[in-house]
Amino acid sequence: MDIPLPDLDRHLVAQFQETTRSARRVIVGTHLNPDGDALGSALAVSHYLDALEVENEVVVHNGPPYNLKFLPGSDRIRHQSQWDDHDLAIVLDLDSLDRLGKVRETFESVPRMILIDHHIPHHEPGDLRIVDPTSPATALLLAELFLAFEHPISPAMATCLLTGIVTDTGSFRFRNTTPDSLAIAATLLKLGGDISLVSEEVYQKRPLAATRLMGFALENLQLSPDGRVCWSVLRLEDFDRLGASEEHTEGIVSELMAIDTVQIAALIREPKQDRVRASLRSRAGIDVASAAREFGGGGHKNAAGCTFMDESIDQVEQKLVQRLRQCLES
Ligand SMILES: [Mn+2]
Repeated sequence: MDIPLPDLDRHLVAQFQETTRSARRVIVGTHLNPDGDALGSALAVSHYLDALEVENEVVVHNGPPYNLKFLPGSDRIRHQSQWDDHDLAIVLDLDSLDRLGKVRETFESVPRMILIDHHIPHHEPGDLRIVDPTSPATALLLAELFLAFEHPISPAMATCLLTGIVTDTGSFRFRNTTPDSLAIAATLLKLGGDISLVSEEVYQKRPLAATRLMGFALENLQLSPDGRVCWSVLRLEDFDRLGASEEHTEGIVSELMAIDTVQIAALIREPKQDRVRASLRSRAGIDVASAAREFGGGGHKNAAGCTFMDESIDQVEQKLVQRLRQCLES
């Protein structure tokens, strides 16, 4: 089969191969509130370890959200480890161990750690780091890694990896879509990845509460006087009234961003008492990751997020919108 040649560092590839092959018991993890890239990557690694007959478990703070339950192997995701003698941890799609949430300590107690990620390096955890912030998805890096040492990619793995690539490139619509992402996706399709299943489950199906929440958020959106910053606020009582939860906010911020005058969009929400989260988006040339980092969050230049503890949603709204307007000036 004609496959694109990945240009990963050969030394790293060999080390990854060696470290995983000689592992006895592995814990695989990713960030809290996991998205398609996070879970697709974690499950692909779990399928890979299965093929090597290496004992492994996938341990994640929470999830999977409703639209990722279709992922092959999603039923194996645990919120707590069943073992305490792992010899290897593999963490995916995260730039700081804080992002592991409540399972962080379990991962930190493991003697060796491999990190595979595409975020802008932050705390740089891990003994073996395969990090490329120019890659559109962790799943793409992972697919390139498997292809580089010709590990057979099963249809289940291919579907997991495709999910990561499809979701992090917004179905190949975002600016981060590279020739490689399309070429590797094509390879994954040839290997049995089911892209129509991914599209249908991720984008074309949602609970009624999610649609109602989106309706409310769009109806109540706010715009800066110049029309360039758009935001919407979802309060605890809105979630309660509509029977919705955090996972139902998926896709709302992109709709805010789609308004033609808008350069920066934010969805500010309070899914739980004393916790306010914000998702930020921006058009090319405008960096919102720096603003997110200032508030203890992170992400990519045009898609980032942050969480505020013990601050009122009104305070957060005020200071965040003010900071976002500054992003337009830089
Ligand atoms: Mn990602």
